[in-house]
Amino acid sequence: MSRNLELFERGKQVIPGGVNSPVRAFGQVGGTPRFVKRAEGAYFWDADDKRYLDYVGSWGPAILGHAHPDVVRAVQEAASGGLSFGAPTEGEVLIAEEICKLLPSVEQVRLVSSGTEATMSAIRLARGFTGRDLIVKFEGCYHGHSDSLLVKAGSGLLTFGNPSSGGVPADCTKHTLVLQYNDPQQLADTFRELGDKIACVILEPVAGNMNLVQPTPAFVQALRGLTEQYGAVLIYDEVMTGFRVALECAQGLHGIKPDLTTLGKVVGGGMPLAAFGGRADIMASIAPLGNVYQAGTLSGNPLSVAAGLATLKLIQQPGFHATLGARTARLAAGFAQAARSAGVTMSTDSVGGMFGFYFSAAAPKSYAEATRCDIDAFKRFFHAMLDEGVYLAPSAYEAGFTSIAHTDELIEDTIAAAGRALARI
Ligand code: HOZ
Repeated sequence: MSRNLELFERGKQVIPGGVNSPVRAFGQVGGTPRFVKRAEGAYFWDADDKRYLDYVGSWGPAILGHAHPDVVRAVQEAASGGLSFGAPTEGEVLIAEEICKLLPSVEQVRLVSSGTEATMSAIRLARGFTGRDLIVKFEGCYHGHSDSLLVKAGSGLLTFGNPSSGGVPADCTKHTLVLQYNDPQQLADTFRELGDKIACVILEPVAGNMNLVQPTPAFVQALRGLTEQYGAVLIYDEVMTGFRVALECAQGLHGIKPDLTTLGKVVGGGMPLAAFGGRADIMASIAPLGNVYQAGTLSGNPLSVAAGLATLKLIQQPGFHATLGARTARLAAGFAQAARSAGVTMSTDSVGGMFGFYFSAAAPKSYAEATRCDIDAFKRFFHAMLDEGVYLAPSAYEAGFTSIAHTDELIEDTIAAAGRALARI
């Protein structure tokens, strides 16, 4: 019996579904999840010692590839000085300074441990600051698993066909308005009707939880214009895009200065670290300065901060994002070309170190379009690529992630593998 299967069966006895996060269970694609034994650079090895070229990269953090020696060393050094103190450290000041330096919209920042905490806290802060209750999110955008945000979210909720989650009282979501991504008219109509009651608008500035979906310039301009006009807080949820689509993040690419930004994944270099920050006048509402409560024993954990600082240093090397973006664009173009050659309907897209491929004629612009792709073709392709030793996200509704360890040669190998896989699905 495969060791992956054995671990999955044993895991299912003691962990719900055998996994600690739903998408990992291969629910949409079927088959046995790969249990990772170790990882290095662009590769991981599973429990059966089979090597895979990894395009999940821990769902975003592994922008340098796995186990980068500088990051590992930084964590080891930090660990030898103690694991957690529940008191401030110099590293927290350093990483906050670094984030504020890299993102002009962020004047102050608070560190937390997960993206869910960051978005949940940013929403509470926006409500506390404005004194309003309503929040606006977009269909297919996933902002972590706090109650008020689990409405028509993407990621695992899409995978399992659940538009929402059990265990969330209707009272918790009655203040959440769900609008269409890339529909500036609907946004304008909503603000005209309810603008003075809206605390904030939160969006994935490049959606990565309903596959990859890019916003139109008209949509992001409308978002900034309307939130400003009605005094609502604009939250760019850059947990996935932050420092990955560009050093200046998606907001830099869009030329937008949001009021609040949430970060995670890359900022923690693979360790549990996330952050929310933005305008100093808004951040002043957070305890201990203001009356909006937020706290955490492991917030600003020294090991996580060390990994984050080492990662932020390395991604500022000249040409880092240009190289990452060019390789990722080449991968997307190569997949599209391979599909044309195989006579398979597929479109692709990429931004920086994120990519999407869609078994549909054009890249989607909304949740409705994203969910119209050919899921059966995706499943066949996913398994054919696994056989080729390429690990893609086990769901058609997740973006793909590259790292700087994915060399030009590895990208070409992947395109060749895709060509073979597409020819036989
Ligand atoms: N929420 C992640 C997908 N967008 C999955 C996280 C995980 O399974 O690690």
